[in-house]
Amino acid sequence: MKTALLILLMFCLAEADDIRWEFQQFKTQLEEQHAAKFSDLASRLTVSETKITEQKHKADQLQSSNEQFQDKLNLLTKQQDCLKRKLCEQDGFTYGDGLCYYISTETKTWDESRQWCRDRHSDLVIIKSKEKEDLVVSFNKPVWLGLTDKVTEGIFQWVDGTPLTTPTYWRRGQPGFETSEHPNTGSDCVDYYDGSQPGYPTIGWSDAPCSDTLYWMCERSLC
Ligand SMILES: [Ca+2]
Repeated sequence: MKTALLILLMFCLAEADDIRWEFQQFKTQLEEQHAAKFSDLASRLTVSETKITEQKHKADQLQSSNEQFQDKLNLLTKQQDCLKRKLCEQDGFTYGDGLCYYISTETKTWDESRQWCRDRHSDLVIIKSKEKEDLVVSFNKPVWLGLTDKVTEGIFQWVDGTPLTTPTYWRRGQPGFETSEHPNTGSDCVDYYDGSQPGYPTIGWSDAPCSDTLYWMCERSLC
């Protein structure tokens, strides 16, 4: 009986050793697998960090180049504006809104005014936008415009040969056309009126006899 128990005990101890050995093997295997995975992840992380650093460096270089380019562009724009102003101011014109302008200090008829402009490689001012109208208004001075219906009564044309289209900035009641009841009004040239005469405060365009003498405004393209 005792012998049988001893044999059974020895058998159990041997089984326990096997189980312990298998557990140890399993544990070692798991540790090796985890170590390999960790090493792989660490390696990939290092590669990613390197790429991020490289991209950040490139982004910094681009930012720096962009700032240098913007500085150069600003400098060139300033130089260009300066040259445009000097080019305009050579014969008393003023630079603004991409064009050279001149506002007279004396008065002439519409044709004389236009000739004065043309003698200086310019022409009477043309208004085809609210911005241009606002520019003319900003000088607060009545001036001849480059608009006339001398060729065909009632058909207004700009001095560049283009027809009058919208927007227009006529004063109320303007323009006045020749009719059978009111022939020969002779109002074929257009001026900007600044509302300076007592009793007539409304600013805007008026047609007037071309022989009237008014201030005038020339413009000249820089191109
Ligand atoms: Ca007319």
